[in-house]
Amino acid sequence: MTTTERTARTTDTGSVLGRTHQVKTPLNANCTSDRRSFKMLPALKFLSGCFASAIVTSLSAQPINFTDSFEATTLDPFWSISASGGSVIFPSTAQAHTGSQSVQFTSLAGVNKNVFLQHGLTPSYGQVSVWLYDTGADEASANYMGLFLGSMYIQTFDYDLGANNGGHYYYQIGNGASVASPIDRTVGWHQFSFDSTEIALTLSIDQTPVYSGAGGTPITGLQIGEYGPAFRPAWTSYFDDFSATLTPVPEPSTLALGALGILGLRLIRRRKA
Ligand SMILES: [Ca+2]
Repeated sequence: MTTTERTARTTDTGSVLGRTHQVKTPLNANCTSDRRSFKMLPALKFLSGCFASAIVTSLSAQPINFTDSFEATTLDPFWSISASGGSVIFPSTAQAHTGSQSVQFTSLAGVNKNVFLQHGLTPSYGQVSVWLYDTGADEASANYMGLFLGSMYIQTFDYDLGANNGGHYYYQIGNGASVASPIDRTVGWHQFSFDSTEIALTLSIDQTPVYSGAGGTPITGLQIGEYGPAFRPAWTSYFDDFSATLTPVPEPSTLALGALGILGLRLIRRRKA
């Protein structure tokens, strides 16, 4: 990927994927009626109750369990469209992995192209997968197509000039290098999958693991689509059967508050004993 191409992509999408929807924890919920607590160790007991409530609320704040077979008449509101130099067409019946519909991405010639569906989220662990109909295999000039999770991705290059030259599917984790997977590109449906936890990370293509390593790389955004620089041609790709099962990573500040709450409860019990 050239610098120009990276810029074309990050200009339009970096800010979106960098965005997080922070839900303020209702620290005051259930914390206003316990007047008795002020008789003994007032502040400590009051706060410990609030913090215990806060950590439970935060840990279960925004789990995502979402699938989309793109069979509806309108696009699911889970998605937002981010498109310049092209458009998202839905529904599309030109290709389908299951059912009779998919979502289609079509870019224009002569302009930078960034055509995506996306969903912002707080850093999370879990599983994400999607099927791509790779229209660019064995083509000398096309567009990038892929599944982008903010902190990592699996994608095609915008050309396929054979093995070790855009002919395989590529992935990147964190700020690491773009790595060629052993999976050869072919025209047709291919599944890109991520399984990211605190302790392990696995990337798979067509159910074949292409990377297994240490965890600790939260998913920070959900994005599918195609992009490319102005000199690449107008292009069309299709995605189907998206799935995401995610749990937000507890924020360090929340963990600290929770620890304070537990400490407070222990102090209260010790004093009561
Ligand atoms: Ca479908």
